[in-house]
Amino acid sequence: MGNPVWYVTTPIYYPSEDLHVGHAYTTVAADALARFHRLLGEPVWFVTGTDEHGQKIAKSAEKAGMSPRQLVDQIVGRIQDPLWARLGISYDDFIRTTEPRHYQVVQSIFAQLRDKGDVYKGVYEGWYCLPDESFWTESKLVDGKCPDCGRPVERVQQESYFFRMSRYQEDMIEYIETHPDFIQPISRKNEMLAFLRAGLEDLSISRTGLKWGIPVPDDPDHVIYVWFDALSNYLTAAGYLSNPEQFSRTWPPDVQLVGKEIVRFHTIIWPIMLMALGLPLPRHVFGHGWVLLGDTKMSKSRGNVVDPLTLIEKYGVDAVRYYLLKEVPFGSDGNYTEDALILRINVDLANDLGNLLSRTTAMIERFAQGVVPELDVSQDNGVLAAEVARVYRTVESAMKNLQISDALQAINELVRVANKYIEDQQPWALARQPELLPRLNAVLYNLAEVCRVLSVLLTPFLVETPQKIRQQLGLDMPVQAYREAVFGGFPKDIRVRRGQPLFPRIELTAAEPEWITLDDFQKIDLRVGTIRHAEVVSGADRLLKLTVFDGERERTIVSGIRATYQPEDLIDKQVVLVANLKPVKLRGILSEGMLLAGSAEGVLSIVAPISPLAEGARVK
Ligand code: ME8
Repeated sequence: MGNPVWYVTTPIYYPSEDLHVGHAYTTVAADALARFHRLLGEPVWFVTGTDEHGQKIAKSAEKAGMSPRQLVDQIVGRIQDPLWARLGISYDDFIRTTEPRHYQVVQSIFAQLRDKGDVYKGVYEGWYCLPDESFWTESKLVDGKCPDCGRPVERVQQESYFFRMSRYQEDMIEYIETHPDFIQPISRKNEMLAFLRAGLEDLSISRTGLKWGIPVPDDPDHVIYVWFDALSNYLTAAGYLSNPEQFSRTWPPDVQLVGKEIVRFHTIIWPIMLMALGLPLPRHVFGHGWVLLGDTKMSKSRGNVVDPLTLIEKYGVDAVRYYLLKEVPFGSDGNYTEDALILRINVDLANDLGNLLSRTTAMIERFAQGVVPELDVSQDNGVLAAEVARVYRTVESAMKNLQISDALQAINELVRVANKYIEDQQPWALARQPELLPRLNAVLYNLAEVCRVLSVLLTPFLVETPQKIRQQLGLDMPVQAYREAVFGGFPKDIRVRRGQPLFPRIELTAAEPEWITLDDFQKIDLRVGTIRHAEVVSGADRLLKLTVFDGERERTIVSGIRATYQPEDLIDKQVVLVANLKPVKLRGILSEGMLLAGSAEGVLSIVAPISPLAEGARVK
């Protein structure tokens, strides 16, 4: 028997229409997790696929004037390629519920449960939500509508097979209570417990009068309910019945990602099916939030969808992946806007990451003849090595805890710290002093090394960028293992190869705010001071020469406020000054700073604390 396999799944999507950004979101998240675990050296089984039976598909096909088979073949073809191919989805298996291997599994499960008395025949009377393909009793409806999606339901009355879920109610409650991280995030767990405690009814799992589905064994007038069929896909794709060796290594799933609207199917119906079959339950079911457009869920039936392929064409695959993984905190809802996507490209990818790489390679060319210097620990202040070690651990634990956006956040922090390191170390200044060459070399090594580490850390998330970074660094080997992100591994005698910017800035047609980060803002040293003396500057009718005490010393500030203030108005007044503004000579006077003043509609006013503060107080 080989190693246990890390098994991750997405929902299998309805191929009734082309998929949208919401589906891409789940699939990219699962892909990032799969890539991360592969990087850890674990055997991974990552499965996605399509849920092709049921009334919803049958109706879509009818509308399109096709047979259901024609419709699903056409759409599934486009999902596999171009959609998942372009998005870089590294699935190991793509399961279609219309495949013979799945047909066999579903029929076998049905027969096993019928044989043991967990499936029986009765009459179903109740309500059906077509878009969700879900059955409801009268009491569960909300205002006569589907309690999950709020859409109208239709009355159904027919002979049906039932799954004796009620028998497992207590076992299921106990399982959830004794496995606190089975359902994540925790809010969804509490919701499911409440649902279970309200009482579990047996579930209708067959329908008559519908041809597009898997027939009940020995009773072909009935087709098996599409959710019963669909949930079983996770067994089929793990090799259940068809490949016992694979199945024993793969089962149970480690992580099942689903949208929050189908958590109930995955944490009540599905585990009860497994209990009834005597199989282990998934380790974690994670119900993530929705990608919203405006204030509503992006969805086919609401018609407010965005095509991921269009976005990839415009902005590139990595920008789209990055945005999806970073912008919607994993577990909560998040709004999609194209402006926000552009902002992430311009700020995080072009400005922060792209600039770090291009400054690093440019400086290595300029100051080290293009060859990355060797690590010299004696010259190093250890700042970047420490930050790399911290981010290494943060990313690893965030990914293991399914906090994908937190992992990317930590990587961003590393990029920012590295950019700040450039500002602090000022390699261009070191380069002017030959005796500081060892320091300069250490700085350049550190920067190249951080870029190399970033190429490793980004590997689970982005599919093209890590390799582009490595090319520019002169590293030919693709990333193989997460532990390569340990600081200090840059190989010797490597010549950098400067290349195109990683992410060209996207110019917005509409006005875009020039965002600065908190770090940028904190570069401005704002302090409270008191004006001790003021006088006019001869020959300049707008300027006053001020003497301002900043808590440490008096400094001279020349300020263009004479049109509003007379010198005598200002004595002993408190002001806010920019204390680290580069001094300039104005009218022959050295001005060491600037006062803050606002103006609007021709009126000017000095900005001051509304109650007195000690001089030198930092303003932030
Ligand atoms: O429910 N935001 O298929 P489906 C985030 N076939 N995720 C979204 C989303 C959005 N706006 N829209 C869709 C089905 N998704 C069943 C599943 S599984 C055994 C059967 C994602 O085509 C999310 O993962 O309606 C959601 O659960 C799934 O697509 C629903 O896809």
